[in-house]
This record gives sequence, C-alpha cells and structure tokens, in this order.
Amino acid sequence: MSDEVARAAAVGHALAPTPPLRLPRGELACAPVPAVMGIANVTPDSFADGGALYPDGHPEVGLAHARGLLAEGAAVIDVGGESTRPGAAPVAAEEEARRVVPVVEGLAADGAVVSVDTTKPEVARAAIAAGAQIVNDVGGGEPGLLEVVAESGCAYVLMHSRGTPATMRDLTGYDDVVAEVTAFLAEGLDRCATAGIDLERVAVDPGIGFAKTAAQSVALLRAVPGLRGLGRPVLIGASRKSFLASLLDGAPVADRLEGSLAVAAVAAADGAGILRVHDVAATVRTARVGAALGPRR
Ligand code: PMM
Repeated sequence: MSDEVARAAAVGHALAPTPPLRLPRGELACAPVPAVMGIANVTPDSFADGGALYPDGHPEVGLAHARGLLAEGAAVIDVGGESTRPGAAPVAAEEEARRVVPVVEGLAADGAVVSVDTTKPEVARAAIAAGAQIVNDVGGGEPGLLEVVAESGCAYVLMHSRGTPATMRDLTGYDDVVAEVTAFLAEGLDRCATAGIDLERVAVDPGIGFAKTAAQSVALLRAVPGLRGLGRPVLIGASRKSFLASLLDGAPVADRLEGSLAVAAVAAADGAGILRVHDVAATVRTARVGAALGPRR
C-alpha cells in the first residue's frame, strides 16, 4: 500500500461523500444513501435461497424474481450463475453463461442496471454482450478478467478473497485482517489502473465471509469508514451470511433478516456505497434511516 493510500485510509472518516460508480450508460449513485444491489442467484446450490431460482432452462423464474427486487427499490441486480458458498463445486464457463445470459438479457431489455457475478472472462464477455454494465468479481482481479472489463468499458467490483470456495475456509490466517484487506484492495486498484480501467468505474469490497472467520468479518464491517479512504464506493455483501449465525445463537439462514438489516443500517451510517442483499424492500428502508443517522458523510 502506498503512503498516500495508507494516509487516506486513516482519515476515511473525514472524506467527502462517496462518489458515484461510473457505468457504460450513466452512473450508479452511491450517496447520500447506498445503492441497494438485489441478488438473483440462478444456481441450483445457492446457500441463501436453496436454488429456488434455478428450474433448469426456465430463466423466466429468475427474471420474475429480479423484477420483483427492482420493484422493491433495487438500483441494480446482481446475476450469478456459480455458487461461491464455502465448499461449492465449480461450474464450467459454458454452463454458467447458459444460466446467466437470458436473465441479464431480459433485465437489460427492461432498462435495468445489471451486474454479473463471475470470475470467468468468457462469462463476463457473454453477459456484457447481453447488456450487463457491471462485472462483480469475487476472484479479486485475475488479469484475463481485468482485460475484458478494460476493453468493454464496464464498471467493476474488486473484492478481496483467498483461494477458491473449496479452499477458502482454511485460508483465514491474517496478522491484521483490516490492514491486509485494505492493502489488497489498494494494490488491486493499481492493477485495475495498469490494465486500463478508469478508477471511476471501480467499487471495492472487503469480501465478507470469503476466507474470513466471523470475527474477521465483523472487524471488516467496523472498518468501512477506513475503507472509504481508498476513494471508491465500498460494497458490502453481508446479507444472510453465516457470521450472523455466530452472533445469533446459530440462527439458520431464514432467521438472519434482523442481523442483515443491522449490518445495512450501520454500513449506511458509515458511508458504504452499495449494499448487496436478498431482502431489498427492508434494506432500502433501513439504509435510508441508517444514512440519515450517520455521522461520517
Ligand atoms: N457474496 C456472495 C456472492 N457474491 N459479491 C460481492 N461483491 N460481495 C459479496 O460479499 C458476495 C458477492 C455470496 O453470497 P450469496 O451466495 O448470497 O450470493
């Protein structure tokens, strides 16, 4: 991390309001209230919705769900075709594209802002051709994917992770998780710039639950003001995640709404720019109040 970025992170509390995320067509406002990104996982093995949006070959089910999230106030829909939950099996690019492209196409035709949740250049390329304006990369910025983003003029979410869904549970050794994740994101922004991606098109994400223990996820959520020091919108994806169970006597996925909303309120107060969630209507209302209570914008 450069001295300049370290200094900026240290004074994140005092920074100007979060900038918007530049898109190929327009921009995504990330302040004064964070943009809510609704999740449409069209996978058979998603942890949060049990694959309900994946009746194979029927994209209209995922599409209808996503349209419902837009009606609830989502500013963007994140379409994913490969589960990233710990232990999930990998999916071939062709199959992943087959899952996401029809849903992206339908939403883009409606005029919605669509993000594709993928780590694969081929899938990103197909989704962009279908109208996606954001590539949400939980892989942390492999060169091939950055190239596709640079060429296309898409926006990009740079997320911290380690390993793969199969291995990440064993990769939680950090000396100082906040410092190491902040440094990774700062270096990732440098890699984006080197790849030719205008940083006005990049959001950063500490990767809640990705190669993190529950305590590490909490530490990163408490670090949102500092992460804003990187100068880019901070995306937080904490919705229904398992660290909430550790705070709520082992609550199953279906009982994590209040925990997810508590995170949304505090993240909004701390100036997060984008909240990636399953429960859109409740999060939109929570974020509005959280942002109004925030001392840091
Ligand atoms: N979490 C999941 C999937 N994609 N993308 C970003 N940018 N940030 C996240 O925290 C994130 C993500 C896993 O959650 P899901 O299975 O509910 O989609």
